[in-house]
Amino acid sequence: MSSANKKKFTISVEGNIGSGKSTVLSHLAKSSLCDIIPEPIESWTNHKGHNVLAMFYDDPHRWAFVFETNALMSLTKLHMQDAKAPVKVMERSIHSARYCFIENLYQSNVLKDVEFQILGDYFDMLTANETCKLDLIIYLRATPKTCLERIRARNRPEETNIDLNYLTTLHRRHEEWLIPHAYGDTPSPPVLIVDANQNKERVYTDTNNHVINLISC
Ligand code: TTP
Repeated sequence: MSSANKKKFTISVEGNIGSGKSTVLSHLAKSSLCDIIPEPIESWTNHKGHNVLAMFYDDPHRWAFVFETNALMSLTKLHMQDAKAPVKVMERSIHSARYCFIENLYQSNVLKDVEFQILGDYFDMLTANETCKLDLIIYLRATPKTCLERIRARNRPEETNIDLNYLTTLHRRHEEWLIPHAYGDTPSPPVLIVDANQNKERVYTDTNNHVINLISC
């Protein structure tokens, strides 16, 4: 293998709640090309005994700031993890926490202005160097209706109150962030879109092809 081929890449798989990120990551885990970094959901449902995700859904105005502070911190720890395989694949990133969730909570008046500004400062500090840099985003683009059906089927206890309205606004935030690509002031990584309404096999094939193309260019 030439030294050019030894370059390592970091990919983030992004998409609405229920778009199928975890199942795509489980599939990519079978490839020797990829080291998989799953979402730190355990640190959200059991943070030293506190289910911060459930607290957030029960009372968003009280707990959104706490939840998002912890989300930024736990996702940054994953950005800092080294990978042995040529491609490190993350489920979500500090960037979707900022540009989809935090933005959405602010626009819907759940986060107060001062909370939004503090989270913004925190994000700017965490992204001031290369630690949280991505080489590629794979966007699993699914309709809010498909996402809702999948969320209902998996039946995570914290998520029973999620409705089509919430998924539609989060979908909009993903679209604004990734299409057209407005990535704050930092240089943008390329965004590749996978139609995540398709059946699993088609989604796996499309995602695999994107990973293979990345390392062969
Ligand atoms: P997702 O990160 O969308 O993970 P998922 O397991 O739902 O993804 P998929 O179905 O595609 O495999 O969300 C996990 C939970 O965390 C979800 O209830 C939304 C919540 N969340 C926030 O509220 N704010 C955040 O900043 C992040 C990153 C997640």
